[in-house]
Amino acid sequence: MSSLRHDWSRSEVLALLDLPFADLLQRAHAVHRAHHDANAVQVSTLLSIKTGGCPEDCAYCPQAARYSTGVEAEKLLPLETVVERATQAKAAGATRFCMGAAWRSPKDRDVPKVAAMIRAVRALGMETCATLGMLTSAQAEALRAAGLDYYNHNLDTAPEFYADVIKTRDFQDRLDTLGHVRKVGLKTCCGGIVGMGESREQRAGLLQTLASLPDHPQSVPINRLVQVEGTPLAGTALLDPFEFVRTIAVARLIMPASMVRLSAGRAEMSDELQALCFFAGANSIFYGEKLLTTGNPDVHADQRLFARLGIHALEIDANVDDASANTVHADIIDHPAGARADPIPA
Ligand code: SAM
Ligand code: DTB
Ligand code: SF4
Repeated sequence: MSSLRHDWSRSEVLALLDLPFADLLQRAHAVHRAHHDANAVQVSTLLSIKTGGCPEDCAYCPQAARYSTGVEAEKLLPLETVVERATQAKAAGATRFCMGAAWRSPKDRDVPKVAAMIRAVRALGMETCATLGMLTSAQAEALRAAGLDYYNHNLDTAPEFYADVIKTRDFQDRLDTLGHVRKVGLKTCCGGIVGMGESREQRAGLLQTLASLPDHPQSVPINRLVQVEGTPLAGTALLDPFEFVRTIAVARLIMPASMVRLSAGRAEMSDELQALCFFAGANSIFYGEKLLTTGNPDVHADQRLFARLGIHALEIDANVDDASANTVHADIIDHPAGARADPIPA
């Protein structure tokens, strides 16, 4: 859509992050309302289909084999287990099911197995997302042909901070995979992690890079570092919660049509902080007791929070094709504010 900008400069993005808090929130919320139903939140459930033992050295990650975090390496889950977990997630109210694997990149022999999972989850009537590491074009195409809707591949941090956090691949590798994924027509879920000791300017760098991609990612997960004992980033100074809200607000301002996900880190956030994030423009969450290996708020807590805030869950709508449509077509089930507690979208 022509009104979406892809030419934000670093200094413009930094100037937004620097705004007085009330001015920033007011602007972000106005943009949020112009593009989305401000009381609707999309819910995705995550499942780790292949846990631990990863050869990469991402300094934040409990699944890297080289760090002693207590996460044991497991084999790829059987198809039946994945279907069972997706069925439960759907019954609890999730509309998207995201399958994550602790791989640098999938082996070709893994792809048909993951494709079978994607077909089965799709057959349940859920949107599908996968995050499997770096992909070739052929692998991306095989996943798309199986019915994959989204591929998650995060840029994670600013280009100039990347090597401080990850040394086993580089920033360009991430951009290359995102290119392969876009080329075959998959929607992208791409964001990053804040609270890793980066500067505000580096947060601006991450956001600016995301908004400069050829298409704004349809989903933009903003993760707050979950500090896991044994990883190099455990013990990092905690990010000011208002700085986290600012990051969400600027993501909303510069990628107005995208779904901005309040992602990892919610288990350590107060309800009030999450409410501020929703006001600032977050309109998607991970829902279910676990992320991949770490905790997430329990579903009843999220149901209560939604009810207290008058938030309803966004239903899948076949007409919602991508964020570039720049319009909300989604069928929002209308519930009186505060009336619902169970299950989330019902
Ligand atoms: N191995 C694949 C990859 O790295 O792309 C997919 C799985 S990986 C766990 C997916 C994403 O989880 C990472 O890109 C990172 O953004 C996020 N993540 C991992 N550990 C995290 C942590 N401790 N806190 C916040 N986000 C984390
Ligand atoms: C994303 O941006 N965050 C999710 C999902 N995409 C795959 C993963 C968060 C992982 C948090 C650490 C863990 O549970 O292992
Ligand atoms: Fe492996 Fe992904 Fe964790 Fe990095 S973030 S160590 S690639 S599972």
